[in-house]
Amino acid sequence: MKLEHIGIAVKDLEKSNELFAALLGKPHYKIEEVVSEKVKTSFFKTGKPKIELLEAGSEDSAIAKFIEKRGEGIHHLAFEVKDIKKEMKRLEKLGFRILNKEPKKGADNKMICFLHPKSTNGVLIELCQTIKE
Ligand code: CMX
Repeated sequence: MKLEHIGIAVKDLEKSNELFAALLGKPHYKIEEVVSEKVKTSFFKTGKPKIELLEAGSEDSAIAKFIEKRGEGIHHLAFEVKDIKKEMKRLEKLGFRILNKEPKKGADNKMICFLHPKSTNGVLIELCQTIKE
């Protein structure tokens, strides 16, 4: 597994885009809304891995809940895998809590799934596999 991106939960994507552009010395390269996940995201290239900013798309979104409970900050680590279904089966057998039965469509052309932070030392883990065109 390779670290693909670090997700950061933010309250205001527009303001955070400006802040991270100033920090990194370059603007985000894409903004994408993932309606099914109730999030609006933006991505920054930082070599490898990338930075993903995530703003809640609605009040009941996982990002809104996270910020309410814990404030803005690092939300998840995403690892790129070659075969997401195989990895999900492997990790489930090892006792990790996989949050979705099937991979789902995430931002930035990926199929994704999440592991519950309670089974991974308090860190939300995303597995992602690039969708081949
Ligand atoms: N990192 C670490 N801990 C987290 C967390 C996170 N990102 N999100 C929630 N938690 C913790 C909470 O603090 C809480 O801990 P305590 O019980 O000790 O207080 C516990 O997990 C349960 O949290 P909750 O607020 O009750 O939330 P839920 O159980 O309803 O949901 C989770 C938690 C992780 C299952 C849910 O947020 C989820 O499914 N996340 C994955 C989906 C997601 O984040 N989508 C957005 C990204 C989309 C993309 O990248 O494309």
